[in-house]
Amino acid sequence: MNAKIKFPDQMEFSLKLGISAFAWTTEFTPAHLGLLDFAHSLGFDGFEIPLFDPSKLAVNELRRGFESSGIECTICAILPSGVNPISEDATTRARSVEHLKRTIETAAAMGAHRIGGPLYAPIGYLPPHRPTADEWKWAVEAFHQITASLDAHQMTLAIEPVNRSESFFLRTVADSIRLCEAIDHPRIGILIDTFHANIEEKNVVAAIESAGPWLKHLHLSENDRSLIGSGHIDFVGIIKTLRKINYDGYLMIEGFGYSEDKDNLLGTLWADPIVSSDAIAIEGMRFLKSLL
Ligand code: LER
Ligand code: MN
Repeated sequence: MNAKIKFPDQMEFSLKLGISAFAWTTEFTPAHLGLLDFAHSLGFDGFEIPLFDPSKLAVNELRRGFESSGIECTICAILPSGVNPISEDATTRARSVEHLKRTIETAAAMGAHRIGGPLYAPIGYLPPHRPTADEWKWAVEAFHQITASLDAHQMTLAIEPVNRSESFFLRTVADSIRLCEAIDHPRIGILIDTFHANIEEKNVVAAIESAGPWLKHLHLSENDRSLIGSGHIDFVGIIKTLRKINYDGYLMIEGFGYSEDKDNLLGTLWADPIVSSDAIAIEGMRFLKSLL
């Protein structure tokens, strides 16, 4: 729907609206391709799919599905176990850089131009120390080593800080800005997820404003990961702030709906049983339209 929003005193600014596959599944396969037409018919411009192990994605079939639906593919990349750019082990770090390059190539083969996710370490990697100077240096080195690949594939990479139960390494927007400044590459910026920011930031709206031009992608997620607009995240304030910083990327709904589908592990575990997967998209779009 590519929402064009006119503010009385300002020029138009445009945002793209997207929905993440996480509402339905953590493992997007050709069996889920029907969701693309469903999302498109609701007015979404983009559909985000999870990417863990590039060799397990049915790239050709999925790409054809995206092409025929007309909806844009974006990628949420999460590092599988055994991959860790900030590992103490140099062999693991080297393998992790190769993994990141394969992730970029696979995203490009899907026709995507945006990858977001906590690509500095696997979710749940929680060693009993604060981030060290070595880990910081290894993260910067890993991202430096993939910039040529990002350029070659015209890919934007948005690094996602996540809350303390998922990572010890990058939790806040302020630290993410520091990391992006150290990497210093125009294709690398920040993905802010309002669910994580609500846990780690003193003020979510101020944190978004502080990201300014580093902000490359946004996960709109309610404080309990369910229907956006049903909890206490200040989405009105967020939209106003996005306008202020001239953000022109995606408003990507990342919610987890309940289903009995065995591939929807997180939805089954976390979601409120009365919130269906489809409702995350249908009610999410209704809420976005009311906001915009
Ligand atoms: C995980 O908590 C998350 O927010 C996803 O975007 C994947 O990192
Ligand atoms: Mn997220």
